[in-house]
Amino acid sequence: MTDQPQPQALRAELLAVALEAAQRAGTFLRDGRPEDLGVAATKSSAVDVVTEMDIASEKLITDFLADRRPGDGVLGEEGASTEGTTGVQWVIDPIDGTVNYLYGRPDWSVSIAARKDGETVVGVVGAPMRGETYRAVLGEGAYVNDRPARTRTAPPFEQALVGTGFGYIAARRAHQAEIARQLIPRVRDIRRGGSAAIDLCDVAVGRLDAYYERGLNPWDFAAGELIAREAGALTGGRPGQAPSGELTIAAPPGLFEQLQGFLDEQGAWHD
Ligand code: LIP
Repeated sequence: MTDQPQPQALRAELLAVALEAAQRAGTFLRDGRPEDLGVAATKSSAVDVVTEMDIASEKLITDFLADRRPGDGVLGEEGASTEGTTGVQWVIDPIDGTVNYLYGRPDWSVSIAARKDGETVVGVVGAPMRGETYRAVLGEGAYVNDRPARTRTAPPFEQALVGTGFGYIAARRAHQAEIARQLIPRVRDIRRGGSAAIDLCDVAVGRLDAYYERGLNPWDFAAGELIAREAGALTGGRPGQAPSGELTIAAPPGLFEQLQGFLDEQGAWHD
């Protein structure tokens, strides 16, 4: 008789924990943002910033997880990194869209994913300024608050509204801008929201037809990619590749293949 919880029971527990953690962090970030919020540190460049709230949010989340799920591993954007012993790893972006949060712009999120034996099984993205929480359990669909989330039906390529983002290193941004320059006249328009997690959830709920970006970290896309996939999107990178820092793409079938082919041809997967 195994004392291991059945997969469905475990996933339900992981979802409940992720929802509570995201809700607590989101409320803290929304209600506790200092008027004089500044930059506490920088990372890959002078514009790759960390605020005191990024650090505090990650601590709030990791303390909560340690209490509710002792023994799980954790990987967080601001340095949390523990192996764990349960086969469950939490992948956390305590503020996705940090620059938006720093500037008091609304599109930032708390992104929390749970991986079991390396596979993402639960994803939660909290967007407090939108009053929305996006969630998915592997194989059980995606939701925004309590409503099912579904992608838009794929439009013709030239009518697609495509989200993307740009990195923090100037040379990479220059190449990314060139890819965008080639794309813009071929589609309806592009949008640059500033939070990959929200962009992926916007694909899931039909507020974007597609999204792509090069240079994401695992915590940027782990939860949002599952939510988009469970809402009916295809996700990937270069042809035959999974989403990764090399390239992450999400779009409904029909549009996904066209966008993937365009991006591969244009070299969107390299600097
Ligand atoms: C951000 C991503 C966004 C990307 C930004 C940045 P952060 O994550 O969500 O899509 O374009 O450059 O990487 O740094 O706010 O957690």
